[in-house]
Amino acid sequence: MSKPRIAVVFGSDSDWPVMEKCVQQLRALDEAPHVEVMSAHRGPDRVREFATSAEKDGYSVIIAAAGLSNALAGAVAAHTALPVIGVPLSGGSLNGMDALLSTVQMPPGMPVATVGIDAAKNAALLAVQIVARHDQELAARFASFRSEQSAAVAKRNEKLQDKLH
Ligand code: RP5
Repeated sequence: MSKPRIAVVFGSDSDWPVMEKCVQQLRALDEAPHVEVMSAHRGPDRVREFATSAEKDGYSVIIAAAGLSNALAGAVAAHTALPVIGVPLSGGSLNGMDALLSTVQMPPGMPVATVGIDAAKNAALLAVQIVARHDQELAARFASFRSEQSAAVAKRNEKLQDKLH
């Protein structure tokens, strides 16, 4: 089996119900990711170790997700030159707004490509789009996904038009 090119890390096993959708989307496009729980605040040493060796370990993109006032995506980005996609997760009294702001509002010079709150599927697709720049087969699978998605929208419209007329 080939080495994973995408790593999906998140702050707690309690994040799995959302992040499972990211892993499912990657697998649906035949991309088997590395998946790991790690926490910037509760276990910073593992985050540094992981991010520092991520490039050498063969990853091309890292998806980092966490909830509350988290620092995971930024902490990963600080230790690697690889692109980092941040997924702010909902939960807690601010329902994800805290995670959104702490993930998206990175200081100049340290970008994290932040997707929407709980947008695990979009994170997977964005990672695939990045990796697919250097993999024609993956690019073709992504193109099929897009065509199927468009066909599904057309079908929904057809159903609605049937109802209306
Ligand atoms: C964040 O704190 C995690 O990513 C999770 O979303 C949140 C709560 O974690 P647990 O207390 O459920 O482990 O760092």
